[in-house]
Amino acid sequence: MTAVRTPTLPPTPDVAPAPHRGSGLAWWSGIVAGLVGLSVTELLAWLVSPLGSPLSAVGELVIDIAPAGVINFGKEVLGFADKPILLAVVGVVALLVAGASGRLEYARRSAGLIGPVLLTAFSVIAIGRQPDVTGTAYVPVVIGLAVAYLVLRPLVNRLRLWDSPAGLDDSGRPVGRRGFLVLTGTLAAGAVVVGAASRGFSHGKSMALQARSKIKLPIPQRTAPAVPAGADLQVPGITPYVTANDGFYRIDTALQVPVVDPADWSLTITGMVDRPITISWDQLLSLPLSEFYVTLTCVSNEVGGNLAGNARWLGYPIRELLERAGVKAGADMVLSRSVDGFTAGSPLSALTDPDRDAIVAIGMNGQPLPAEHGFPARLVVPGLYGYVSATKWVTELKVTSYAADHGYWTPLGWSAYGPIKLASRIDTPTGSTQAGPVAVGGVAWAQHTGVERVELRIDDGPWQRAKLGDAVSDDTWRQWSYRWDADPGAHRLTVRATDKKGMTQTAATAAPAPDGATGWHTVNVQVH
Ligand SMILES: Nc1nc2c(c(=O)[nH]1)N[C@H]1C(S)=C(S)[C@@H](COP(=O)(O)O)O[C@H]1N2
Ligand SMILES: [Mo]
Repeated sequence: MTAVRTPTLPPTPDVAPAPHRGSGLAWWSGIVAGLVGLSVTELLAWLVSPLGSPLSAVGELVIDIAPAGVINFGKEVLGFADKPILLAVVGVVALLVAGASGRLEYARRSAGLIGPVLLTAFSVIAIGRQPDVTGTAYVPVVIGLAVAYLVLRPLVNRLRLWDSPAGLDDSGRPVGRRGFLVLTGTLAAGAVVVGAASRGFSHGKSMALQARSKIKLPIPQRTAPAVPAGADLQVPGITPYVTANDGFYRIDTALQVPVVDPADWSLTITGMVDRPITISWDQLLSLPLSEFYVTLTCVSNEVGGNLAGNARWLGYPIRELLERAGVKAGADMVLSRSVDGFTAGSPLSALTDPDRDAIVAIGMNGQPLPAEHGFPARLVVPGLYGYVSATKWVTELKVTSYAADHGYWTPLGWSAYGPIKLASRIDTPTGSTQAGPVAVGGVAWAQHTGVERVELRIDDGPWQRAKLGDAVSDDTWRQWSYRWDADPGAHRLTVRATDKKGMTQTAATAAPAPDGATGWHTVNVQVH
């Protein structure tokens, strides 16, 4: 198989011959290729990473480096239109660079690469300056600008043919101006539609994430107690007492993480109340906030599983909001609702209990909530599984009753009530280890009751008391450790905890559904 090339067709020259009839159209080709590249970039930014839009990132860069006078001019003279105008300017400059690349490519083959390369470099710098950026944020611009050049090159090749004496295309037909304009016009129009639609979808997200990165959390009126030094038992491989935000487990029913702009967010208390109230983001931030360490746990956690995490949450007590609204008699449940449609039904008594720090949280370990963990606001209720309490992206608290309402998971086979069950887990060792002294360790939790004791059993031996780490409060888990003198051979380690009410974990195994797993966590260890 050989490519059909008519003998009359001269090879396309590297340098465009006089009379450069195509030079104006070379600019146009560059702009068309630029539009296609931009639209691919915006499409990928929408699909892959909202921080990956170079338009937004470069816009932010310009705002950051422009002199204050220019910024104020933008704000005062252009008013609310300053952002769109700024983005339009960035877009026009990018298209001018793209057009110039077309002209360069026409003058000398491959010279048009300079534009995409420059734009990519500049975009990568701008994208990289954004807080919380990850590697995927660079993917859209790199692919988009590669596509731009892949479109530019054949377009300009066509123009060259046109300038050549024969003026024929690959199939031997005359290269027509009309055909070229129809092709490029269609490409440009398609790119504008795809780009604008993608931007429409992703714009809100990138704005919200940028708003998040600018938030300065208020200083808590009441800070959480310092983590005692004894909370960390210094066992290699043990779960840290505080879970980092990016290592925190995640449970979402939504396919895409909702990204909510705090400017568009509010929380409404409605239902069986005397006075429905709505509070805005700014109002919430102006309230006296407090910080609490609370260990969240998912009802789906299997025995020994890791669907639990401990963080320092900054927020405002739900009971204060309920008090302001005035709860009517007969209510026994609060149905919290998220922007994504998820709902959780929590016992009213748990939310109004003055001794339980049930909060509307806006901060997680000193940062605004990550988008994945409910930005801008979520609920945190000590002692209840997440599915009946920890609503992320929360916008409504409906005071109601268990008789009248139910949360998202209840009709799907999960209990209407979800107090967290006492649990303990062996983190280390796993698999195999050396004979001699071995540091065994893990965590145990009994949120809102507190862990009193953890015991470890080697094979079928007696229960041995483990050392317990300190905790900030009974609302968090505790580390435990045990020094085991391990003999060579196969061994089985089993752990169990007892809570501060004197209840010991049952050996009876239960699956997570409908209201949480039970049973003792066991690991098999090979000692050499
Ligand atoms: N909007 C919304 N909130 C939600 C969920 C959800 O799917 N959607 N999952 C819940 C469940 S089942 C748990 S265990 C916790 C998990 O919180 P995390 O993802 O921050 O760890 O959030 C709860 N809040
Ligand atoms: Mo969960």
